[in-house]
Amino acid sequence: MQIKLTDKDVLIIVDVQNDFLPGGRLAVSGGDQIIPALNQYIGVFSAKRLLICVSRDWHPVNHCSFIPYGGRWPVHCVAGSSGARFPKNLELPPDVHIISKATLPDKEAYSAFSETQLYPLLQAFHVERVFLGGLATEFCVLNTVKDAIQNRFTAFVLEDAICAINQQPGDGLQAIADMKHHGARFICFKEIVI
Ligand code: VGL
Ligand code: ZN
Repeated sequence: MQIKLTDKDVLIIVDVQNDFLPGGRLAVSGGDQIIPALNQYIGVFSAKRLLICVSRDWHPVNHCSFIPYGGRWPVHCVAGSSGARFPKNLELPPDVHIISKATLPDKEAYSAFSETQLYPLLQAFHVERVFLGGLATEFCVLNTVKDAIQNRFTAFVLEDAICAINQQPGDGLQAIADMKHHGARFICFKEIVI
């Protein structure tokens, strides 16, 4: 399949933050290996002056998803911390739109659409198709893709730019099947034509 980009397309990079990369507090094994592919997508979307959004997990220190507060995760992506920053080798353009999520202590939010400005932003730019990559496949990517489809966007998942935690073997593959079942299409960088 060849996919020609148009001005109704957006690139959404989900939660590529230091804490989710090797050495981080909730490291996704191999998570750093998607960065070169993401930089390629950023390159073509930038060259065509298309919208680029990046979401970030942006938790308060007492977030309910943290183990000390009864949640399932180690403390990670605390707002303003170095772990919450984007890695230096992710080549975000200066005009990238940053979407902070899961910012309230008592609410978990895996989807970048959850109580953020993402949907109105995409509406304002007349977006019809979303191209999504990032971390982690079976949590924030999965939930963002499902919400995108529910919000009537056509969703393309960047197969070469996602990575799973796989706490249980097969979690990532199951999430991919789930996204396909919901109508997401999976593409690789070589299928993009400018
Ligand atoms: C995520 C676990 C906890 C994610 C966020 O971005 O996929 N996973 N918080
Ligand atoms: Zn989180």
